[in-house]
Amino acid sequence: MGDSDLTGAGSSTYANVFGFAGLPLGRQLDDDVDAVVMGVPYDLGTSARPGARFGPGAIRQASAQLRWEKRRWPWQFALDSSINVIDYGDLDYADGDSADMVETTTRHAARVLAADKFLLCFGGDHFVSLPLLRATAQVHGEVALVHFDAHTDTEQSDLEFYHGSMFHRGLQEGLLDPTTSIQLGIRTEFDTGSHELAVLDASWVNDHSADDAIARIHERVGNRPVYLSIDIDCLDPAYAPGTGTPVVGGISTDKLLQILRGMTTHNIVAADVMEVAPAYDPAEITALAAATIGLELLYVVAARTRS
Ligand SMILES: [Mn+2]
Repeated sequence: MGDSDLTGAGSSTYANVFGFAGLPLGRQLDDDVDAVVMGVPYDLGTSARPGARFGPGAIRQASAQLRWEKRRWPWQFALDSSINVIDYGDLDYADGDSADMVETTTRHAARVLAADKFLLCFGGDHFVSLPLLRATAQVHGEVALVHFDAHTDTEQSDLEFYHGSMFHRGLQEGLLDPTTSIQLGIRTEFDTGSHELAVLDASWVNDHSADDAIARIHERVGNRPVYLSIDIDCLDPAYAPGTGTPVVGGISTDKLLQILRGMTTHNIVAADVMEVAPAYDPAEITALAAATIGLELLYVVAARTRS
């Protein structure tokens, strides 16, 4: 590493400052940029344990563990040989001002998507998905939602900034196509009459193979543009204790990664990984899971670009 390089352009897992997985930091949406990673450090929509505002920072720190592998196992190509990715940094909003977060997130996400870049966002609590979906619908129209979570987040609530109702609101606002959307890993109560989204609950996902789940997603989504939303609490607390509303009986990190690796033929236009709350995360278990999921999502998008 050169004496003047402060971004740790080598593969150090601890020296200097660096973007997600060592990606360059910046907000220039040049033509050769294919994908953008962004953090939204917001947790005022949380119902239980707060702290997801520190998620993006913890995920970046944990992602240092993933820098040394030039070609992430089991992929057969190096990410940087296929796509160029930048880390946009975290969005900044006025303290305590949820409306400002919504406006800021919608504006920056729409800027990235309108420039025809894939957007990967790290939360923050799951409410942040609503402004992200608004931006996605502005650019791509109604999308299919593929959603991994312990909760459906379709509560019919009037709360304006709440992490348990944003997909209900997304349906109300016409951002999602319910007939092509699917939720996986669900293991809390929900009103089956409140929405038309398909649900594969956690027991189903645990009792079936990843290939079975992939087949169901293919059937449901078809060719529609996909918004992929991953609440880290889709994982069992054994794999992701550091989150606001953990629920036992979840899926494993391995199962989730296997399912995601089967999505290389889908037109995933944007994705998020939400609800990492580092204060409850011993040994960076959850942050490392989120970082790995995020990195593999970039491979999924790269694999589609290559084919
Ligand atoms: Mn959840």
